[in-house]
Amino acid sequence: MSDRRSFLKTAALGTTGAPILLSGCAPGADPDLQEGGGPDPDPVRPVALSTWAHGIPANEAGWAILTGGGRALDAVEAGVRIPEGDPEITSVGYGGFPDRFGRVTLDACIMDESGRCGSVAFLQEIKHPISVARRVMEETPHVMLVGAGALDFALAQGFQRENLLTPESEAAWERWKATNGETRPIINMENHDTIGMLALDQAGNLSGACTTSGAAYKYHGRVGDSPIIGAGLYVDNEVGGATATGWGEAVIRAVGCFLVVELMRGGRSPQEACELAVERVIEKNPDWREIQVGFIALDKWGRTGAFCIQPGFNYAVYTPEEGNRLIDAGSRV
Ligand code: SD4
Repeated sequence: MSDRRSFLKTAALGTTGAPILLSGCAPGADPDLQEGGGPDPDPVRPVALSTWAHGIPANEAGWAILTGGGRALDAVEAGVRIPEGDPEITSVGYGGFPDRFGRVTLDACIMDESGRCGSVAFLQEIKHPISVARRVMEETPHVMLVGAGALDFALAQGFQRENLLTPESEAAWERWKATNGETRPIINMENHDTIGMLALDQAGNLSGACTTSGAAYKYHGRVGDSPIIGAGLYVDNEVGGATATGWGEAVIRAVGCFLVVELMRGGRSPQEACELAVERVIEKNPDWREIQVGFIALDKWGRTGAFCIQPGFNYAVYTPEEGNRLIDAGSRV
């Protein structure tokens, strides 16, 4: 609590150089409504925010934990496990589209309110990489395990080895080989993709999780932004969190989610921060008209934002006032 208060009493410098007075504003409450201070609401108003339509069931699972007084960390892990385990979602976990050799390789990371983080990349045959990432965070001195080492660790932790390639995903891969084998990997622009989830709990703490099977038909061994702390996910409990979806290479070049959080630290709203980060991605990626990148952000006060390059990205927001809603993100194009 003392850390939180010390931040709230800080006059931050905005990107214009103007001081932005954040004093007296309680986490989970709208800072505009809390100008001048007042007692912290107790408990804080929880919020869950997730990428794409599969964010709706993810938020649902996380909400049960948040409204029961649970940790944001538990909420985001439980939330993203839903699409990870759903064989009909072909961009995450079980049923995810494979790489060009027909292997399903998974990337995931998680970050808690104290800045601890865990990550796995190029992990095969484990249905819930997010839970392995959490074990990396909690049970090892490391942040990131990859490939065979990550699999060994998961098995030692009691995770089961499973075939993640469903007949449907295998058939789609066979069709891709027959028709488009030489084209670049596919990022879905229209409907669903990586699940990234952010949550604010009743204690005023933030956490985030991000998990994916990555770009369909990618090179074997390719790792995207999703397990890279700062690229696919970043959380700073004093400021806010962000997570990304889309063409991971473009997000990595801009260190996208760290950028969103730093823009919020400088006084930008979550919406402004997502829009500016998309501009940065565009600056750093000359092929930006051919790719999709989207960000979602949640700040310490429960304010949300989202923005993307191409139309078609949506996200799910769960608040006590408005329930669980799917919203079309604004886009640059
Ligand atoms: C990636 N950003 O691997 C992730 C996943 C994604 O289609 O959004 N994939 O680049």
